[in-house]
Amino acid sequence: MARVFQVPAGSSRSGARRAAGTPAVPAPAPAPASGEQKAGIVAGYLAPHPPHLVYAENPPQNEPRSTGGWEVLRWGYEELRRRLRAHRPDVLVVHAPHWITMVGHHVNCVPNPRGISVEPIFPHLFRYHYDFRTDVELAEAIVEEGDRAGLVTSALREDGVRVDYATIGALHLANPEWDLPVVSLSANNNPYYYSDASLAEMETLGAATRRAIERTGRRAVLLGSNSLSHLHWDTEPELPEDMSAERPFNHAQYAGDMELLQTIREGPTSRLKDAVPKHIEATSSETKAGSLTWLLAAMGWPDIAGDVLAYGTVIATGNAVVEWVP
Ligand code: 2X7
Ligand code: FE2
Repeated sequence: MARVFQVPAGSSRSGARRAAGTPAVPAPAPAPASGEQKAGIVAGYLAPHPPHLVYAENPPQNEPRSTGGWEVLRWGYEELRRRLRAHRPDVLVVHAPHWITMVGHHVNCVPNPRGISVEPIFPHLFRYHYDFRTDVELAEAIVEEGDRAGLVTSALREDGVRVDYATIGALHLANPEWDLPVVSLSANNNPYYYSDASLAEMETLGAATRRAIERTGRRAVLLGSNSLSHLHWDTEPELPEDMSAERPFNHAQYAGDMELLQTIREGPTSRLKDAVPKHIEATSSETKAGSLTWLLAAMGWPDIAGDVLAYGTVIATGNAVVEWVP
């Protein structure tokens, strides 16, 4: 087993595995135009972002090369992509836990973010060249609605600020063509500082997001990018995609994930108001960062069940791909 946190520079696990060629530059995104189709939130997805899933797909934008791995989760994402297309969205709105902001909730308002996104713990798996379009009008509307609701919000306007790997990972897995405009929201870090911090602000941010989508007349698909149980190994196999080493961290972590997924599958979503904090307590779930609560609050906690498209572990963390169509 190799140490996850120490990859020797220039080893076969870093620079030497770099992909040849330059990344594909996406075509300019089409201007939002819904025609006679109904505006609003047309679907929401729990869309986890472990860098391994992108690594395993070998897209041209990612430098490292793999021989595959984590297939069941990736098949779930294939189904997500089919369904997402069928919803014909104008825009993807993503909340992801690794754009961490210490003060308030930030919204990326840079029209054309581009650069290289690197996973700091797994740089041998994820060095991804991105170039995408932001729906600036919607992004600004979310900032305004958040402000109006009493949240501390901020519009990121500096070109060149590196986009985190969770935002890029979820967006790539949901739409590898990058042909839809994006709005990206940060995760405020309070829940990781204060043990009694609640997810109540995510309710407010979700409702503000919904109002902004309705006000601007967009058909939006939301991506809440969280893993579930979050204990993980601190070592990885010599070949990262060696699936004989991939399993849940322990039975309690797996059982906690299954309990949450059972509640999701039965519905209605309002049961998750209690189930999510309980799951966080039991499994150190990454939903603590608020992306799942934001997603469900934005959809108004609809009276429906979620459709679990896949579940699998990544370096022992639990990950599920789930669809809700309000
Ligand atoms: O960010 C992550 C994650 N959520 C799960 C597993 C491995 C790496 O990164
Ligand atoms: Fe993560």
